[in-house]
Amino acid sequence: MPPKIIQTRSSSPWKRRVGACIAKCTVTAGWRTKVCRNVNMEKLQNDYLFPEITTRRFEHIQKYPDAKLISLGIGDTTQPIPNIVTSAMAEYLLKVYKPCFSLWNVKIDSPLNIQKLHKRLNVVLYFQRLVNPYDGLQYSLALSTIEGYSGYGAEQGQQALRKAISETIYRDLGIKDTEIFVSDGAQSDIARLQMLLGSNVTVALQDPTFPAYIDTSVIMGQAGDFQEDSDKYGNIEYMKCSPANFFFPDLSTISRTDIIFLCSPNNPTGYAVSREQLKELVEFAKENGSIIIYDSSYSAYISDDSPRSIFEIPGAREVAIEISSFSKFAGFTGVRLGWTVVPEELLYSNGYPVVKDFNRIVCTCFNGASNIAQAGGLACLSSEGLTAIHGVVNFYKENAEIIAETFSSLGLEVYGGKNSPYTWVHFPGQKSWDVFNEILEKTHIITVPGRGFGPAGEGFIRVGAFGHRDSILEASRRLKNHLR
Ligand code: PGU
Repeated sequence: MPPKIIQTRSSSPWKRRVGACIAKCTVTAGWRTKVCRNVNMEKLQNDYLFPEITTRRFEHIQKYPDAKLISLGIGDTTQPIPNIVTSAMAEYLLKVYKPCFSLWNVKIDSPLNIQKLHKRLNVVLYFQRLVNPYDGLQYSLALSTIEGYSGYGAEQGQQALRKAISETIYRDLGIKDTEIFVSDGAQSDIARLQMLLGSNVTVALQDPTFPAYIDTSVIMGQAGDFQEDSDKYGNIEYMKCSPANFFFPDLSTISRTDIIFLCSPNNPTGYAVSREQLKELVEFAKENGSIIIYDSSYSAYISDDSPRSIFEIPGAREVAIEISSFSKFAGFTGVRLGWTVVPEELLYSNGYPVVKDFNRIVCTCFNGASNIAQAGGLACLSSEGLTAIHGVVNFYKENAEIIAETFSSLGLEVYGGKNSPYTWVHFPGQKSWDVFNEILEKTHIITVPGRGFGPAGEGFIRVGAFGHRDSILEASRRLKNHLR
């Protein structure tokens, strides 16, 4: 018999929704273990924002099965990955087949053809081994053959990819390949960094903020209890970012913390910090002996003079860690690849290098990114790859322009969207979940309510630009027709 779920009522409107899976107020009747629930998990107020949006999306589809839903919600890329990159990944897998394609005039367009190819190949390999047992080197990367199979790689990532990241993304910035840790994405690195920092650090973050920073802080035990009156967790410094301060915190009002999370171009406001602002932040961190965790996952969207990396700022090597991702830059949301830079000069108060501890965490808690994904990452950073990828990024930026123009034409104040795939739209005096619901009901378009990113997101919605062009144009038409 399925376990019986008992829902209890809660004061928050987000939690009150019937049918939503709210961990905190869900108790299941049945046999129980004697294990106590992690108190930090208990502190979390809501489900993670994005699955909550997905739940709403499914509910909407059930309610309006014939509606043509458009998603401008979660920042998930939709454009195909450029061929030069997918070929590199395919080549990694099929390196052994490649010479045979033309030789045998076989196309890999059906499982049957692949099977045929495999059989012929085994024959070739058999005879080749008879002739010269050591001449199989060219096939060494063939994962589908015993000869070519390879297992775990370096936990920190393939040397060639670390070198390519240091030479292309951090060209002239003096980042050594040994300071770069290739990962399965920025989100996992946020969690690994939190594990590195432990529960005793104090944390500051932007408000609004990408929710993974705050939720992982709560999960690690860095946050105090949730305060219903302020809508904030205790022990966390919320650095308000609004149009009034051009989305950069007023550092003169911010208390010292051990860690400062900063994301630029920002998710969700779409704002990229200026060089002056970033200099100010680095100085602030230096004065306070803090560590900045700088998320540059959207840096490829910068088209003005804003810094693409915190390491463009003198002195940042002593106070900053940078996390980044291939997700939004190369369409790798499903492939999974990212990296983190921990400079050698970054030291704990006892003089121990942070990079050594991060290496320890990576080796202990992660066994390296997929070698196929890394082959794709390497292709992204070739000159041909970079050209192709920038084409895709520019496509999303054109989408963002269409979205920004749409909301402006409705008389709304629009932010972001220039150096970012996200547009941050203000609906003064309204609750963002109400705006989210109204837009969904009237236009069948999914956005993200600003409140999900923190109290300062109230009254805003985030609109993503990762759709296909016809969806973006259709969304623009619907919004102009129904929100006037
Ligand atoms: N950092 C920032 C600032 C992000 O916005 C995202 C994804 C990530 C890291 C994660 O990057 P990966 O390399 O793909 O792990 N933001 C998306 C997806 C949200 C989510 O948490 O699922 C967004 O819509 O905000």
